[in-house]
Order: sequence, then C-alpha cells, then structure tokens
Amino acid sequence: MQEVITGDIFCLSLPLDRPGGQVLNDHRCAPVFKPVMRSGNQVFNFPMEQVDPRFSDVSSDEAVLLYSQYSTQWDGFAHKGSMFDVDGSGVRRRVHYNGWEIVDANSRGTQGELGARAVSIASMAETGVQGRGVLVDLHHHLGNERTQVDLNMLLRIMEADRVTVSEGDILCIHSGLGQLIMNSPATGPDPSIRLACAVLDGTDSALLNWITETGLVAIAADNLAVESSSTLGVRKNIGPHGPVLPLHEHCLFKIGVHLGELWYLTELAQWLRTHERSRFLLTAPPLRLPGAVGSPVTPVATV
Ligand code: UVW
Repeated sequence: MQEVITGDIFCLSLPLDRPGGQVLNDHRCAPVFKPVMRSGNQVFNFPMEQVDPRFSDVSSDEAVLLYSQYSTQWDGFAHKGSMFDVDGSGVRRRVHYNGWEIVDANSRGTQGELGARAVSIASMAETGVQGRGVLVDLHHHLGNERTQVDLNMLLRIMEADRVTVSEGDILCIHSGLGQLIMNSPATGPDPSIRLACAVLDGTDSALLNWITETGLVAIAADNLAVESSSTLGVRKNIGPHGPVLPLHEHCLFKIGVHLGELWYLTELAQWLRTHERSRFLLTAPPLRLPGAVGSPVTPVATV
C-alpha cells in the first residue's frame, strides 16, 4: 500500500479480442461467444416482452469458450510438472509442485484428487494475489530485438535503472512484445513477432538461483512464456533429458513461483520511467476455478 502515491491506475491486460495469442501459440484459439438459449430463443438483445408482455427489459446473456492461456494469463502449478523419480525406485512419475500428482496412478482417488485441488489455479486465487509489483524495463535498453537475458544482463539493467527487489515482490518484465500485439492490424500480428523482444534465459542456472534467493513470489512478462519458447537446440548443461522450458520447471515445479504471460506493461513502464519509479501496488487474482491449470487475468497496477 505504501507504493501508492498518486492513485493512478493501469490495466495490465491485453484486450481479449486482440489477435495475437494464436500467432504465438497455435494450439490456443481466440475466444468464441455463444448466446445462452431461453425457450428456443437466443438471449441476445432479447425483448423480455416475448416472455410476458408486461416485461420491459431487454436481455443478453452468453457463454464463452475461452482458452485459459490464450492471452493475459497466470500459469498455475499444474501447468508444468516433471517426470520425476520421487522415491528413488527408478520409476519416474508425473509430479507437480511439492510432489503432488494430479491424476492417480492407481485409480484409488487419493492424491490425484487432492493434488489437482492443491496445485489448481484456485489455490492462487484464494491468496488474493495483491502485493508489490516491481517493473524491469528491458525494452528501454534492448528494443524489439530478440535478446536472451541472463542474470548478468538483468542485474546490469536493474542497476542502471536503480531497480531493486525484495522478498515477496512480483517481478514484472517489460519486453515490448505486448505493445507489438497492441499495434498489430485487425488481421493479426506478423508471425515475426514470435522471435521479437527480450526473453529471460531459462538456461542460465545463475538466473534460476537468483529467482530462488530473492524470494520473488511471481514473475510476469508481456511476452509469450517469460523465457524463450524456442530454446530447443540452444540449451546447454541439460544432459540427455531436460525440460523444454527450464525457467517454467524451476518456478512452477521446483520453487512455487507463478508465471504471468502476455501482460500489457508498456503504458505502466512509460509512466514509471517518467516518474523515476519502478514499484507499484499490483492486484491480479486469477479466476477461482478449481481444477484449472491456468487462468485469464486482468491485472491492475495502482501507482
Ligand atoms: C508457451 O506457450 C510456450 O508457454 P506457456 O505454456 O507457459 O504459455
């Protein structure tokens, strides 16, 4: 609350009708609206006098097919787990944060049920998700070029902008990609945005250790996956088996740090730079949707 000085508010969500999500990840489709039906009628601009001539209301109601990670989102702990030999028996099982399994291997309905609940996005919603956001403006220093940002580079940029983080902070990484999505034509962005703007280098073990040691509770970025989603082939020090997304494994599976993706941070970043600030109050609860592995979110920054 001490970070609120002027009371100005920024919406940190991309509009959900903005094409972009599918260009960046073609498994996720744009939202589809369906009207609710009432006695064979679509409840859209529906004169209630058709139900009873005494009623004067006009009513609309809808269902939405919304991919939970199409646009501005939180990743829950069930989003990425790992094949892991939990008991040293040599058998690798599908486990998630804190060793939870979200489907029962033996169909006894024990850990699977509890696990799906424990690591569901609803658990995150139940904490309220409000705290201090700290913005690092990579775009100001690196522009729209794809740059893999390792710990050294991140710390240099933070030092240049006098940004510090403390335990419990939510780190917000401004890469500029959200603005490229905002600027794109109605037909959707050019596919080249897949390789635009900065990403954190999830293969840098020093960066992963720093995330653990700082005690950050979440990292959100205005790019697709916080880290590079095309690191296959350039990864180092992983051996014959390893995660496609090492920063995801570290944060979601090992240490319990949520990841926010495809946020819209540009207006906030510009305001903070003008006012020589980097901190703000961030309010960003996901949907309290038990069983979901991720959630759309409309984060709000209050400065
Ligand atoms: C990618 O889409 C690569 O990342 P995530 O599944 O975390 O959104």
